[in-house]
Parts: sequence; structure tokens; C-alpha cells
Amino acid sequence: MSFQDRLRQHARAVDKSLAQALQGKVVQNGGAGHGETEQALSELSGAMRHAVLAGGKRFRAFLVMESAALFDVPVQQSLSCATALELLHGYSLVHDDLPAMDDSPLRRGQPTVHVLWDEATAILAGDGLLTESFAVLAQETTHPDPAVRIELVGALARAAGAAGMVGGQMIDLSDSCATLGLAGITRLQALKTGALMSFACQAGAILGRAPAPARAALTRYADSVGLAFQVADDLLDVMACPTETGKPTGVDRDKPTFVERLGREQARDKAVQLVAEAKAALDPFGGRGDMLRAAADFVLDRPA
Ligand code: GRG
Repeated sequence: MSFQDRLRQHARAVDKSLAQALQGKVVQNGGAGHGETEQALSELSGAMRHAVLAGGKRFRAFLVMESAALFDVPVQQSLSCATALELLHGYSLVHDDLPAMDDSPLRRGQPTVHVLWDEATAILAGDGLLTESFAVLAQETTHPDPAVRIELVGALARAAGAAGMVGGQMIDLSDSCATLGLAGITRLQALKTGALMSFACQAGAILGRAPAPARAALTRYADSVGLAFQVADDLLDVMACPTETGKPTGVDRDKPTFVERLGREQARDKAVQLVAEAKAALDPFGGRGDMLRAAADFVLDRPA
């Protein structure tokens, strides 16, 4: 099967699983309330569903599914874990788009949650998605062994939290960001974007109880892919238009990016080099790593 067909196949399964994960959650739990209460909870549910179901490439989910496939993990388990990760990714995008952060009116070609609802609903929808993500990860469908589920919960919490994505976002928003050199930008992006990509690949290894060398190889792969993804994002920001990206472009103009520091050509060269490093990290898996190799190529020329 081609990479594009596999990406579509996983995305369809993940979309269905995400819809199930969010089905009736909020309203059922508030069933004792009166009409207005039910209406408020239904708004929250609608905002959460919009945040995750209105598009998305499901690239992180793909990484979970394909890294798990290396170790013959049952699809139901990797799908459950991929669903948890996409819920959490959805939260990060809703909060990132808020006026206090990137203040973006568009995401995935659609109005953002705070535009369609309001800021308070967007904050709560993000909070709801973040917590639901861990509820899904803790379900038995993710893995029958509670020790494996606990390892996943700990790994996702670390990747998403202050030592990972949240820390990266904080650096990104701080004044110190303007003076960052290449090493600083690399660290910022490794936290903000890379940490979740790294979790995606580690999750496959955790589900498959992979030995340490295989885990290390996947970490090297994910680090390079995560950075290449970000360089490609920076290039899209300066080269694509909003109809292509589904979000405003040119927004990084005041921020230090790989493109701003290196220029377009060198930034593209860097992304090409990172993709080659990612593919080389998969050598221990031989032909079984081909889908992940294709995923690294996809990052270079991905649609927004
Ligand atoms: C608010 C705690 C907090 C964190 C936000 C992930 C993030 C941190 C912000 C996203 C802002 C952004 C545009 C980052 C660039 C790379 C990136 C993560 C793009 C969005 O991911 P895609 O392209 O999105 O995989 P889809 O829509 O395909 O899911």
C-alpha cells in the first residue's frame, strides 16, 4: 500500500475513533440539569468536536500506528493511543489559537473555536480534550496491562507538559524568544512540536514492549522528523497562502524561525538533511521501517 493510502486509512479509523471518544460525553454526564444547563454542556461538546473533527492530517496518529506496527501491536491498541494523542494535539491547537497566544481566526480552513464560540468556551473545550486524552489512554482498550498504560500516561504527560510542549510554548511567547540563535530555536521547536512527535513514536515502542536499542532508534528518528516538520512549517509560513494552509500565513514574521535565520534555501537543505538522518535511524528495522521512511519524506513536501 502507498504511503498516501495508508495515511488515509489510518486517518479514517482515527476520525471514527475520535468521534466515538467524544460521543455524548459532556451531555450525558450533566443529565440531571435543566434545559439551560444542558444547552451549555451541549455547546462545550460542540466546541470539543469542532476542535478535533474539523480536519487534520492525523500525522501524529500515523506515527503511533506505524511505530506500533513495527512490534506487531494489535491495531485496536495503537488506535486507542493514537486517538488519545490527537485529542491532546487538538487541545494544544485550540489554546494556541486563543487571543492570549497566537490570536488566530482560522485553523484547518475553518474559524477557530474562540471565534465560533467564545474565549471561555475555547479554554474549557481545550481543557476537556486534554483530560479526555488521558482518560482514553487509561482505558483497557489501550493495553490490557495497567503497567503499560501507566508508562504511556507518564510519557504523554512529560511530553505535553512544562518539560515538553507547554515549556516550548512558554519560550515561544516570551520576549527572550526574539534573540534566540539557531541552537535556541532548535530547542524551542524540539519542545513545542518535537515532544509530541517523539511521544508518538515512543508510544509504539511502549505498546510493543520494544527493547532499549529499538526505542533509542525511534527516538533518533522522531527527533529528526519533528525538527524537519517544523522547518517545513516555517517554509510554508513564508511561501504558501492561507487557502493552502487553512490558517493565516506570514504570522511568524516577528519570530525567529529557521527560515528567518538561515534563508529559504539553507532552511530547505536543513530539512532535507534531517529527513535523511531520520531515515538512517530506521536502519535497524530494515524493510519494516519503509512506511516511517515515507512519512519522513512526506514531512518535506507536506500539505499544511
Ligand atoms: C497551547 C500548550 C500549548 C501549546 C501549543 C503545538 C503548539 C503548541 C502550537 C501549534 C502552533 C503551530 C502552528 C506550530 C507549528 C507546527 C504545528 C504543531 C502545526 C500543526 O500541526 P499539524 O500540521 O496540524 O500536524 P493538523 O491540522 O494536520 O493536525
